[in-house]
Amino acid sequence: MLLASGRPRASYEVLVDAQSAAVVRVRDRLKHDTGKAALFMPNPIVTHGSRDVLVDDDDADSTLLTSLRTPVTLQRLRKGTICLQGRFVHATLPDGEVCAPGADFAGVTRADDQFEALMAYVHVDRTAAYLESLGLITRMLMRPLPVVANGSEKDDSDYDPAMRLITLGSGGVDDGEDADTIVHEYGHALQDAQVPDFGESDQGGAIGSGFGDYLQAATDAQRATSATFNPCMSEWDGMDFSEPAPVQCVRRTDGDLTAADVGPGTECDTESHCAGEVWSGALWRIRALIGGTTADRLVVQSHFALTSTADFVDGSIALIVADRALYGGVHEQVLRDVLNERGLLDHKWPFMAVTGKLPRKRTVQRTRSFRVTVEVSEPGTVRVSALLRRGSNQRLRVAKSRNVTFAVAGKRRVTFKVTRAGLRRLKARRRAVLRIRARATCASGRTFPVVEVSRRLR
Ligand SMILES: [Ca+2]
Ligand SMILES: [Ca+2]
Ligand SMILES: [Ca+2]
Ligand SMILES: [Ca+2]
Ligand SMILES: [Zn+2]
Repeated sequence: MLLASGRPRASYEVLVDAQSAAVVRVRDRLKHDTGKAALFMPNPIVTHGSRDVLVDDDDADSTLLTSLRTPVTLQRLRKGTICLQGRFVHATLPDGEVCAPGADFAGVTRADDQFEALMAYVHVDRTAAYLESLGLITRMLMRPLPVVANGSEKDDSDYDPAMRLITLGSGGVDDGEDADTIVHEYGHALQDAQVPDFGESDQGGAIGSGFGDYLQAATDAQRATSATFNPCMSEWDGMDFSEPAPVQCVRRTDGDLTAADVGPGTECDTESHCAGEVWSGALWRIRALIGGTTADRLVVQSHFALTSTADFVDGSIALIVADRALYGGVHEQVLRDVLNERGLLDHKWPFMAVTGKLPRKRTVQRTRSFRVTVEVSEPGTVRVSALLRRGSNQRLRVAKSRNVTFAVAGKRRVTFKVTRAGLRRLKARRRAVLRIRARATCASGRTFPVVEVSRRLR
């Protein structure tokens, strides 16, 4: 099946399983330009196989570091460009575009600031292309993500949800010399595109960071298997040259921390990256048990069911719900075992989920109705409303709210008919988020956390 798309500009070839209607593969057949570079894949320590004799030397070139680059093709560059502007990412330096005749950057080495911009381009692009091959990315990032390499002198990088921009620091080893650091930040960007304002709770912050750590490890694992380096994040960017230890990791994904080990009063206290090791540890274990691409798709898909205030229990439930939606629940026992073991899911916890595809921002003006699925683990009544959120406090209804009664636990479809006023509001969709929100009163008297599914429309 061939699908043309205006935004992002692409011509998709979608291979669909005729029996299950599952998407097997998505490829973009639109012609893009390519370029050349030689980069760290993912960083010089992994390619070298150890940290022996490697030094930062204040960003100087060395014969060894230059030889640890791998030739790569810059894919999906915008047609006709000689700069780092592509379908998924737009990489720059603080003083502007990074360009070369014929987009041939093969001679650029690590001492040149352009190197980090090239790294940002290639590693974001490859991760995005991988997620696209799983049928996921087209629902998330509709425009190239801006990344500023060496954008600060801090030994730290960040994703700014207000600007939707990644900034890579140049302190210590340049952060942009390590794909693990770049892909971790890309994880924040993806999740922010899936769940607007994600991470309002401490545990939500930990899920966000844990996902970024998982994504960088999974990206490395798709390239090569290494029990030493894949679960070890940013061994090059995080290298402490005063320590003799063989390889140091900024964080690991193969630990067995539980929810009780993190949070206020523990060693991590409220630091989300530290607490994130609980989440990444669980995801990494799940990946080992159910398989790489199966888990990667499951994990990313699960975010669509989260709300901005989600905590560990919500995140765990979202994984189970995504498994039911994608794989008919075949991994549910594995998921429950791992999540229970780490204190992330109380198996007696009542749960409610809302899943469904909300209209895209391009089609929202023509939308007359849309559907979601509500699922609860106990009988009760669920009130479902469709709201448009603008700014921080404006909530406008776009369809009549519905009460759905569950006599037994299970799933129900809810169809919303957009009202006249709702359509007007959707048309004026600037800076708005469409949210379907469900609130339940269950027969046993216990309360469910409010759940939502949302899409940013601006
Ligand atoms: Ca450098
Ligand atoms: Ca530096
Ligand atoms: Ca650094
Ligand atoms: Ca690593
Ligand atoms: Zn982070």
